[in-house]
Parts: sequence; C-alpha cells; structure tokens
Amino acid sequence: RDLGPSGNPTHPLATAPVGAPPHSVDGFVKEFLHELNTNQGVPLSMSSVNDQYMALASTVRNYLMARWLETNRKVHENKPKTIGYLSAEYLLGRQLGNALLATDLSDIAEKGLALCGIDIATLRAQEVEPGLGNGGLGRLAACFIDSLATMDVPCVGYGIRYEYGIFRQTFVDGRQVEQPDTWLSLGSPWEFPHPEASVQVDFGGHTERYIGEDGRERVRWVPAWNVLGVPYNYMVPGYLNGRVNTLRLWSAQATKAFDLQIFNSGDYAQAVRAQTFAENISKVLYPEDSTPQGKELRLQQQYFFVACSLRDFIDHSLEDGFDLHNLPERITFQLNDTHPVIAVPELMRILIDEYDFEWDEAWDVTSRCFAYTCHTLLPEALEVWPTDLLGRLLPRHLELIYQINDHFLAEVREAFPGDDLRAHHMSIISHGQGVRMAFLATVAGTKVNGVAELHSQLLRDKVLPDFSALWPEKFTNVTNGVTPRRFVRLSNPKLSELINDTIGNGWVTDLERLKELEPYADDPEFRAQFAEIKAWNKHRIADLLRARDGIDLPDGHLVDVMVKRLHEYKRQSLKLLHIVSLYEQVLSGKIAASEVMPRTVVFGSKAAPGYAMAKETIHLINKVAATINADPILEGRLKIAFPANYNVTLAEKLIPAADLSEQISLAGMEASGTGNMKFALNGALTIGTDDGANVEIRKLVGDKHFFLFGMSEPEVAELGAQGYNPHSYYDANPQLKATLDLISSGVFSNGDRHLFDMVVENLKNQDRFMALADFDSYVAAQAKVEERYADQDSWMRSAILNMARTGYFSSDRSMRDYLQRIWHTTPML
Ligand code: B1N
Repeated sequence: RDLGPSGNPTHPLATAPVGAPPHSVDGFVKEFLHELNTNQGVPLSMSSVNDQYMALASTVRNYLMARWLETNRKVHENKPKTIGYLSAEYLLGRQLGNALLATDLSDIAEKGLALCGIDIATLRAQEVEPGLGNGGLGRLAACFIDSLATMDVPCVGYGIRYEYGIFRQTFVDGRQVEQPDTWLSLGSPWEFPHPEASVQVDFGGHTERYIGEDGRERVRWVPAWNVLGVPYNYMVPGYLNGRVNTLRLWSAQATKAFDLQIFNSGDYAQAVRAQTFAENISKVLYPEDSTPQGKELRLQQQYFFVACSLRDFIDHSLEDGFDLHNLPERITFQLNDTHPVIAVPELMRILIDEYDFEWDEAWDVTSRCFAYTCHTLLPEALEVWPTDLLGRLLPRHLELIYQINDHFLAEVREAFPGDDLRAHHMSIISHGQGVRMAFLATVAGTKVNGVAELHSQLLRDKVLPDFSALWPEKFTNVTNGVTPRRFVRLSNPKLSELINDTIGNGWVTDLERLKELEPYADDPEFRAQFAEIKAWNKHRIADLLRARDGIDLPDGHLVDVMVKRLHEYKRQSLKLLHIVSLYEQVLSGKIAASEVMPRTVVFGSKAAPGYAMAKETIHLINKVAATINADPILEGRLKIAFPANYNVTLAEKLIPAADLSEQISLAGMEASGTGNMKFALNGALTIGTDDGANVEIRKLVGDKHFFLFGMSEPEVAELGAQGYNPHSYYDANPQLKATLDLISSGVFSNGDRHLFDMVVENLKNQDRFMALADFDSYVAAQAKVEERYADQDSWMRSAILNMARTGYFSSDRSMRDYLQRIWHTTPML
C-alpha cells in the first residue's frame, strides 16, 4: 500500500489555515468542551482530571496546528538550510504552560476553565513531564530548540522516544531507590506518531566485496537483523512568532519481515521475544550523566536514532533527484556530544555504498555536514567503543572508521613529518581501547566547540591539544544559555510582571535588555517589590514541598540551594561538610546556636543507579538532614530539605525561591553548568569556584555580587602535579578534622561508626576532587554570605544586579553564536 502523501494539494481549502479559532473566553470554552466530548468521549459532568487535562492540551495544541502546518509548508517551498540537532537526550519539562505562553492563551484558558468550574492549576499538575534526559546536556538541547523556534530558524531536533525516561527517585530510609518513569501511561497529548513514515535500521552481519557494473570494487553490507524506527513528532513552538518547529523522536519496533520469518518457523514464543528484543532499543534512557557505561544497548540506541534521522532527512526532506553533493547547503547536523557521532560513518556509508560516491567526494560532503559540541573534560566521560563490539554490531561502519583514520593519519604525517608518536597519539582507533569517538567527531566536524570559555580553552589545551595544533581554526567556544521563556517568564510570573511594568516585555526575546533594570537596584521601592516577590516565591515552594514531600520550610530563612546530578566532581560532599561543621561547632559549644544565621539548605539530586559513591553521599545527606532537623539545638536556625526526584518541574518552582546558588565544582571539572545561569537570572547570588560558566557570570555581575572561593584551575593542576594528600588537610585543620570525625562518630547513623566509611575514608585518603583542599576557603566564603545577608537592603541590591547583568546567558544568544561561528546561516524571516 502506498503510504506516501496523497490527495489534491491545489484545492483551495487544502492550504487554508487550520483552526485560527477565536481568541475569546467563550470561544475557548466551546472548543475545550468539544475536545472533551469528541476526543475523550465524556461530558464535563463525568470527566476526570485527566480527561480535562487531555482536552485542554488538545485545545491549545489546535491553536498551534495552523502555525505548524504553515511552518512546514514554508520549509517545503523555500528549502532553507536546516539545523539537524542530533541529541540522545531532550529534557523537555512540562509542555502545557509553554504552549499556553506561545499562543498567548494563558489568561483566556484560565478564565474559560473557571467558567467550567475547573482550576487550571489542577490540570497543569496532571501533566507528567517527559524526562527524556539526565541533566544539563538534555535540558540544554530543549533550551536550544526553543530558542531556534523563537528566532525563526529552521531546525529539526532528532532523538529517541524512550518509553521510560530518567527514573523516578524515591528515598527508603534515606537511600535512593529508583522507580520506572511511566510517563506515557496516561497517554501523551503532545505527540504525533507517524508509523507510515517508519524507517528500517540494520544491524550486525558482515560485509562482502563485489565488482559493480562499472568495474569498480564495491562493498555490500549484509546485515543480520533489523528494526523499524517509528517517528513521533512534537511541536516546538516559537514564542508568539507563528513558527512551530519539529522535534522528531524515534521509537523502535520489530520489523514485519523479522518476526514473520520466525513465526513461519513455528516458534511463536521466540517470535514474540524477537519483538521485545527490537523494542528494547528505545525502552529506557541510560541514567548515567557524565560517565557513560560502554554498554552494547547504548551503541544500538545511538546508531538507531542517528540512522533513522539521516534516512529521514535524505529521503523525506530533500526533493526527488536532489544531488547529495549539495547536502551541506541544506543541513548541518550538530552533534550533541559524542553520543550521535556514529552518524559520521553512516553518512559515508550512504554516500559510498548507496549513492556510488568516490571516497574523496563522500568525505568532502560528510566533513562539511557535521559540527561537534563537547560537554565534558572528565577522561572517563569520553566515549570509547571497543572495536570488537562495534565490528559485531556495525561491521561496515568499523571498516569506514578505519579508512577515515588512515586518511586522517596520512594528513597528520604530512603536517608533522617524522613525528610518529604524534600520529599514534592522535589515532581515532587506540589499540587496546577502541574507537575514540571525540577524535572521530573532531576529525569530521567543521567546528568543535566547548560550552563555556574556560571549558573551550581547556578542551583545546588539555583534551585535544594535538588537534588544536593541527587545526586551530576548527576550535571555537559557545557559552551555554537557558531559555528565558521557561526559566524566567513561566517559572517566575511575579518577577516577570515587575520587569514588564518597569521596562516593557521586550526582554523575553532580548534578554540583554534586563540591563535596563540596573538603575532600579538603587530604587528602594523597586527593591521592596523585588524582595516581596522573593518571599512570595519562597511561600510557593514551601506550599509545594509540604504537599509533595511533607517537608516544612521555615519562614524568613536564607534559602541556599544545591540542585544538580550527584557527582563527586560537583562536590555535594563539600556542601555537606559545611553543614556538619556548623552543627559540630554548635554541639561542641564553639559557637552559640543564636550565632548561626537562619538558613535552609535545599538539595535536589539523582545519582546514577550504579554509582556507589554518589548513592552513599545521598544516604549521608539524608541522614545528616534527619539528625539536624530533629535536634532542637538548631531549631529555627538550620534546616536541611532534600525533596526526592528533582526534575524540571520542581526546578521551575525552586530556583525562583533561592537566595544562594551553590556552584562549587572543583575548578576545571564542570564544563559549563546551566543551573548557575537560571539562579542568577532569578536573582540569587552565587557561591562558586572559578569553573565553567561561573567565570563568566562573575565577570558580568562583578566580584562584589558573587562569592568566589577555592583554587583556580591552574592551582588545581599544580597541586595535582605536586601530589595531593587530603590527609594532610585533615591533620592540619582542627575544624575539618572535627567535622569528619563527627560523621564517623555515629551521631548521624544510630551509633554505627562505619556506616559512612565509604564517603569519609574516600575524602580523607583519595579525595580526587580536592574537597578538603577547598574546605577552608569555602567556609570563609559562607561566613561572608552570612555577613552580607544580614544587610537585606544591600543583598537585594546585589540580587537585582545579578538578574540585570546576566541577560547574556539567554540560549537565544547561544543560538546566535552557533549561527555565526558554526552554522553560518541567518534566521529565515
Ligand atoms: O552538559 C551541560 C554542562 O552545562 C555541564 O557542565 C556538563 O556536565 C553536562 C554522558 C553527559 N556533560 N556530559 C554530559 C550526559 C549524559 C551522558 O550519558 C555525558 N552532560 C554534561 C550542558 O553543556
């Protein structure tokens, strides 16, 4: 059956805008009830909250539909250059609020639902966020596609529709227990499956050489098995600009041919198992952040979505007969870290094996189609695929990688004659290890970028020094950003209103205009309003945490927030040492409880399920929290809150309530950080090291409004070279010793002195990320925080300046930088 486009597109009604329904409360109610009746099949009187949420979602969705069709029609007609953003993760967050904002329907919807006796907040709360990412990298992808849509840039986001996203975190006796994230169980109103546009993906088997009709030797890949990729489209609405781009996520299904064969062999059970095997590919998101495990299923996922995406673009987005020599004029594939890098040999395979390109022609096209963003410096985070695994799963691709490497090493030897050691160092394939995906990406990419200035510099100097010597102009920086729509306009409605009233609403798409707020930092009236909003945001999160977690937040505290994945390099343990140190000083009578400034510390953090040290740290935080919160000695002075399952939805409520943002990674370890930007934009002050984008935040807000502490990256390198001995800090610093000893005393573990040995002994004897070396400086910086916070007027002034001076960190600016430095395209108007 022909499943392609059909019908008469020239009929006048065929191109008329769909929907464009009236922007009135009554009109909205009518449409909402229509959706409830016809989609959910229920009358209002019998509808569940989920029915109402689904009906509301499709009502709003309908308003976006005409723009989506129109965007696609324009792309089809004008054939602009497109950005193909290739990312294994998209951490989207809830969709409803963003769709209401993009259509300017928030007020109308709220009023309309109220007429129906429905509280819109209840329906918003019904939405389960699609958690198709681990942390910063996935959230960055979501911010970027939001910005591109808002800036009218044609972009398709390609990724995987995981049936289970990032696990739901629960705590059992203080320990993390993972639960499956069943985000699809009530249905998702935001996705559009297109089974008719499915794509076949091959795996395994072997290759054969044969002589083609023209007498040239060719290679044929004879795969052993295959799966089907089913695309699911999602709308990516621009902010009030009529553009709706597409996010296309692939879901794996068994192919008919595959199970038919087995069905015919009579083994029904085996056939059904085969189906499960195929569907496993998009079953679950790997929950590792920064430290990927080299699992075969992960490589299957990577090839699966990349093969689907290339095939989809070439077969469905390009017109019949398009000359693939011109492919770089129509698309740049941006590689979000190395996860999609297998796209490089895949494009070579398509061009050579399927389109008869010569090697040089194919390489010329391929090497102009990709650009690579690196997100890390940690050596263990750099993906290396063992050649035997790669060769088993993708034999043709491994051959092509060897060939790419041969050509590349020839170029290296030409550039550095006689320097065999250098060629050895730079080889994409390292003997004994496997294929170094970052090297492959660097060789193939037109550009390689890091995600903050310091990170890009370290990437050039420390991770890829030979490559930056060979191709200095290939390397560039684009500092990360965050979308002001979700992380200010939606998440901080009161602050947004105040900004609108003060400088107008242009800032939502031109965030540097927040600069215009600078003079208001000295206006007592404005400061009072700003402080009131901060207090309102604190009450909002207190209400939420009471309902969500049974946590009571005291009034009037400094709210000190550390939210991010749990990783040793991020140093949640340093934050913990500060807390335990305060407690120890009070317990031992060194200071009076009344001298401790009232403070609530909020943690939010998931640990990779296989990362034992991270899980033990979570356990310890929970035990310290339980002990201190229950001890009357610090009642009203120090409270520790660790709500489980930190995610985008919680971030949206928590970040606007923060006074202090904890960004305390060891210098040289955090590539950028993006939470740091969200906090500053919402008027929190940062306590942080000179790491990642903190460096740029501090430069912009000024030293007076930022609490810097700790070693700089060169100091870290020097200490490492000297040989770092954490025990010497423990021995030399009585307060540090007393703090660690208190943990080992059993006060946090019912008298068990060894429960937290793993964490404590590690800090005393290994401490790879030098928490003990930075302890003193951190505690001193926290003392400054207390001093500054005591003067509320001056603190609010600094908070306002943080907001006013960090407009640079809009992801719109990041996208402009990518357009200029990497993609060399301009927005399509
Ligand atoms: O990417 C973010 C940065 O702001 C953070 O500093 C950085 O840590 C983060 C393997 C990663 N780097 N690498 C990952 C995620 C999942 C995975 O399986 C690695 N995430 C980052 C955005 O640039």
